Amino acid sequence: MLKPRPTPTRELVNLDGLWRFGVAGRVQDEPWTGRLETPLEAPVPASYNDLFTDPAIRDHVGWAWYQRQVRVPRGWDGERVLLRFDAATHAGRVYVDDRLVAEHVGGYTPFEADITDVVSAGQEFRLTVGVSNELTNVTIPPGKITVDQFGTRKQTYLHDFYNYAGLARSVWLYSRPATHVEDVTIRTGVDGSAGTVDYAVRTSAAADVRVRALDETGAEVGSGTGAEGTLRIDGVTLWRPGAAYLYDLVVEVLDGDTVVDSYTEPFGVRTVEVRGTEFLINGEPFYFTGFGKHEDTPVRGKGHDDAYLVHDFQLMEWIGANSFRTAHYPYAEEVLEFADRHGIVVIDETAAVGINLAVQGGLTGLAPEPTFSPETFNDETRAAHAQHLRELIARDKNHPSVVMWCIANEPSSNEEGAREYFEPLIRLTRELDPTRPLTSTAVMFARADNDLIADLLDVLSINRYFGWYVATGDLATAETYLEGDLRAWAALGKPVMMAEYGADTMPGLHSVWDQPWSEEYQASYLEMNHRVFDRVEAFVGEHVWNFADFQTSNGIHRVDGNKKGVFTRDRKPKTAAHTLRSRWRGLQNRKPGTAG
Ligand code: BDP
Repeated sequence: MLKPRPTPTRELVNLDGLWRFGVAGRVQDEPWTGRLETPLEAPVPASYNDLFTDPAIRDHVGWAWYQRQVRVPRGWDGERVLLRFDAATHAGRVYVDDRLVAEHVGGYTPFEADITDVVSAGQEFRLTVGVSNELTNVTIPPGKITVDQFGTRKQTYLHDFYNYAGLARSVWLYSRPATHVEDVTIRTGVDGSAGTVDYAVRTSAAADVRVRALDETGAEVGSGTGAEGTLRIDGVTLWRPGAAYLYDLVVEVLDGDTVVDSYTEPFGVRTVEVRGTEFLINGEPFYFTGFGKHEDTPVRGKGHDDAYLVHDFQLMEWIGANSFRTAHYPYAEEVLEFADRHGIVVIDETAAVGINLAVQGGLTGLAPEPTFSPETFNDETRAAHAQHLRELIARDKNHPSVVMWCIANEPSSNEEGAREYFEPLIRLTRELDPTRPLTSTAVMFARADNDLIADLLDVLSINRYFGWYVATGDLATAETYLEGDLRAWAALGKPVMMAEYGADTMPGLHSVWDQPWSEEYQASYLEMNHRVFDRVEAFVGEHVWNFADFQTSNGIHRVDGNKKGVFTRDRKPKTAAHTLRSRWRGLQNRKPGTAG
């Protein structure tokens, strides 16, 4: 799905700001039929959970309502008029005055409503949006709703981060011509010193198409006609990690000589490939340094914030991170665009976190109930997962920063039924995008000798907490466990990366001993991991869990959130930040010990 942009034929109105807000039960039934009866206002974009002091709002399970008036610009007569929601977490319903115009399931991908037939240029309408935070066995991510003895609905889920909900990303009103560009797919290659740009344009109706590629100065470097074709950019400047370069593809829909629609999609020319045990970008081995992140800040929850965006990328540059994983859901498009412009490499993850009931069994790894079964995660769950993959790839396929799809985080990939669940999803992902490698992160119970999906993946991403959840405080034992585990994965003959390793750390707690939670322990724990990584041949990268401390649901081993951040939640460095900085700034995208 194309991001709405202002172009010579399209106009865009941003609908962010304060909206009337209330949760179901506190506002009238059918709130879309009139003015929302509430004293509250909520900012868009922001999760609503941490804004108010009322616990009934924070703990609410079900629909929450947002409402505002919107005026259609008077010049839009004759244009199609659309609403675009960058995300409504986890399900959305949109009403224009009394009328339902869109429904969407999935909290981290965008959706639109064509409202041309129900609004008029120059006139106002009442826009009401319902957002549900409910997670079940057939949503991605999954969860479970129960009713307690007091009749209160309770939401539980299989991930530790807090289930923030609401309109956490921007809302737009935009105009588009009747005959328009529906979609653009760009795939790039390298041929000597030239770049090849395969493009495919989908239009809303049969029409002539013209494309032009422009470089960063605006000079035309290639052009073509027809809905599909290949452009050649001689003397191309490649998009490289740490040295981004973006071209624009200007796509025009023609009626004779008249341009009826124009849309510009930025792109970078680069290749990605897995060869043997190497991960290659532009044919050169790439070693990932960086983090699993979260979209998480105080007060805003998962609300997108450009100030944190800029600051987080500054800190990543400061520390020598060349990449990050969008754990555990697709991030705001602004984040990927920023990564595109600044040469940061992204592993783009779905929201499929917690397809795993074995974790409930604690460290025994025994599932109290099977993960894959008609009663638990079933064909309907997989269909939701498939739909989520379609929407993710439709949204993110043209970002040069995205070098790999991560189809799930810590699924129960060693459990019966895992292969049947994942094989069709992996096939679908490869059909949707044959250009990018695939991975999925392996939970601690999934080992090289019992994992059932590793052979279907291109890169083996491993999450391990030896020295934290296992062999706590005993780094010598942890080191032997980790080395044995990783060497077994490496023997499978594919690139291996550490997608998560980390230790909870209380800023300000210090110790001369290996004391868990101290700043020194986090640093020693990371150094122990690094010693092992440097001994494993097939290793292609290290992503520390987590970039920053983040909010979690209530739990006895979380004190005001997960404290595995290398930075605090307000982005102050812990001691380990300096440890990582001295290691990563020397690596320059290369595996330690390799020449270059
Ligand atoms: C891993 C999960 C991650 C958690 C982390 C932890 O992938 O989401 O936050 O453990 O326990 O299993 O800190």
